[in-house]
Amino acid sequence: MADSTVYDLVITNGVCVTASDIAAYDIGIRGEKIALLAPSGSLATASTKRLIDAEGGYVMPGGVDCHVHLQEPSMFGKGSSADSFETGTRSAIAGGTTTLVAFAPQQRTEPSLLSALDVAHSLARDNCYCDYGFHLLVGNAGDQALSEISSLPSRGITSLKIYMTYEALQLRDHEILSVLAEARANKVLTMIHAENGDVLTWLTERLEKRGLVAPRYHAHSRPQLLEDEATNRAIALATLVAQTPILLVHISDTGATKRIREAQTRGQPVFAETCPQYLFLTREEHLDAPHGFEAAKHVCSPPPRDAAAQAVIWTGLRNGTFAVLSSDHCPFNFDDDVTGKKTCISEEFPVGRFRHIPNGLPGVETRLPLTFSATDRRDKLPLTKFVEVTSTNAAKLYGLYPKKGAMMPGMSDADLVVWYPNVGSPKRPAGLDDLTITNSMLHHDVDYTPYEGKRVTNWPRYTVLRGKVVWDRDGEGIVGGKGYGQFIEREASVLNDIWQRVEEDGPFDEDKL
Ligand code: DUC
Ligand code: ZN
Ligand code: ZN
Repeated sequence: MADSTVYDLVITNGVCVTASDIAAYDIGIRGEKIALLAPSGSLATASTKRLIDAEGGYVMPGGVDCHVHLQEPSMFGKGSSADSFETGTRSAIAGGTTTLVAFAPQQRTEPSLLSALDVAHSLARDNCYCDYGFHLLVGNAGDQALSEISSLPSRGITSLKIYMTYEALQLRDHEILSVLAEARANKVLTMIHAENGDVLTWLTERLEKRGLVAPRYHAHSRPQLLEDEATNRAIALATLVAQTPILLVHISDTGATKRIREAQTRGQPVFAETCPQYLFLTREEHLDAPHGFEAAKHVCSPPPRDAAAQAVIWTGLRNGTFAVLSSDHCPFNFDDDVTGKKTCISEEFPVGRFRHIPNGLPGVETRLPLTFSATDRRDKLPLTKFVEVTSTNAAKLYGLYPKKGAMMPGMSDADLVVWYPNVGSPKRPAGLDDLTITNSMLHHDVDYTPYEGKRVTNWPRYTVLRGKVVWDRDGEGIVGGKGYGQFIEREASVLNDIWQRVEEDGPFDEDKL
C-alpha cells in the first residue's frame, strides 16, 4: 500500500523566530528539508510520522558556529585539544548548534594546505554529530600554500584564518599581504587573529624577569592596545590590497571595536566576530580574583577584559559592528599536565608559567543558552538579533545560506532548535527557573566549563538536524548518531554582497596605488 504520510516531522504551536521576523507558524518537514510554514495549529492534525508540540516555545534555525577548534595539535601554548570531532559535535547539538566550521590547521613545518585539509577530513569523516565545514588555518604562507588557495573553493572551502601572533603561527606583514591578495583573487574570506605578537613577546619577557608568571599575568602580557594596534594594521593591509574583505575574529577590545566600526562606516568590507567569553567573563572576576592556578581556566586570547570593554562589546553586537557571535571553542582540560592547562607547571614554576598555558576555552554547547538568556533583558539582545548573530549571518558570511541559518520552505535544511516556553509562560515546565550550568551536564570531553554556576533561563529542548531529532532534552538527551553529520561544501560569502563589490572594483593592481 502506498504511504499516505505527508510529512516526516511536524512542529506545531511554536513561535518561529528568524533574523527578520517573529510569528507563530507550524512547520512541515519532508525528508531533510523544511517543506511548509503554515498558520499556527493548522498542521496539528496533519498526516506525519512524528509530531512535536512546541507549546509556545520559540523555534529557530539551528545554531551555526563558525569558529570551533577540534582535534588540533599543539599551537596555542603547550597542550592539545581535549575534544575530538566526535565529542565536540556531540556537545554542539546538545546546545542547539547544527552546523559548525572547524579548522584544518597547516603547521609552520608543512608546505601544503591541501594535505592539511586531507588530514582534517580524515579526522572528521564518519565521526560528527552535526554538519561541518573547514577553514584553512595558514601557518606557512610559502609559495606552495599560496598557489593552493585557488583550489580551495572547488573543495568547498571559502575561508581561511591567519595569525598576527603565536610563535608557531605568526605571519609577517608581507606574508599577510600575499595571503590577502591571493584570497581576494579567489573569493576566499580571510579571518584574522589580530594581536601584536612581537609586543606581547616583549611584555612577556619583562614580566618573567620580574617573576610575574602566574596565570593572571596572561592579561598583563596582552593589553587591549595590542589588539587595537593589530586590528588597525589588519584593516590598513586589507585597504592596501584593494579593500579585500576581512573578518576580524574574537574581538574583545574597545579600541579595536571602534576601528572596525569606523572602517564599516567608510564602506569598507570589514566584518567582525565576538564570543561569549567577552560578554560573560571579566578580567577582574575570572583572571585577577581566582586563587592559585584556577585563573588558568579562563586563559584565552585575547583575554577577558574589564566591565567597560564588555559593555562596548554588547553594544557592538546590538548595533551590527559584530556580524557574528561564535564560540571560539578551543578546549583544553584543566587538571591535565600532559595535554591540558597544567602542562605549564614545573618544579621551577609551581604556579605555572602563563606563557605556556594553552590558550582557549570550551563553549560550543553553552554559546546559545548563555546568549539566549540575555534576550530576556531589554538592554542586551532582541530575539531576531540573537538569530542573526548566532545563525543567519554566520551562514551568509561563510557561504552556507540559505541551506543553513534560515527557514525557507524548499530551500533550507530542516535544522531547527526548539526552546522551552519562556520565563513567565504558564506552559513552562517547573524546574527550569533554577537552571544553572555545571560541567556535569555538558557533552564535551573537557573537565571544566568556564561558566560553572552561571544561571540561564532556557536550554534547547529539541535540536533537529536535516529533519531528524538529534537532541531531546526530556527524553534520552543525545539521540542523533555519530556519523550523521555531513561535510558541507561552502559557497563564497554572500553577506552584504561582498564579492560582487570586489568584482565591480576589478583585480588588485599595484599600478593603482
Ligand atoms: N585563537 C583562536 O582563535 N582560538 C584559540 C586560541 C587563539 O588564540
Ligand atoms: Zn585566534
Ligand atoms: Zn579560535
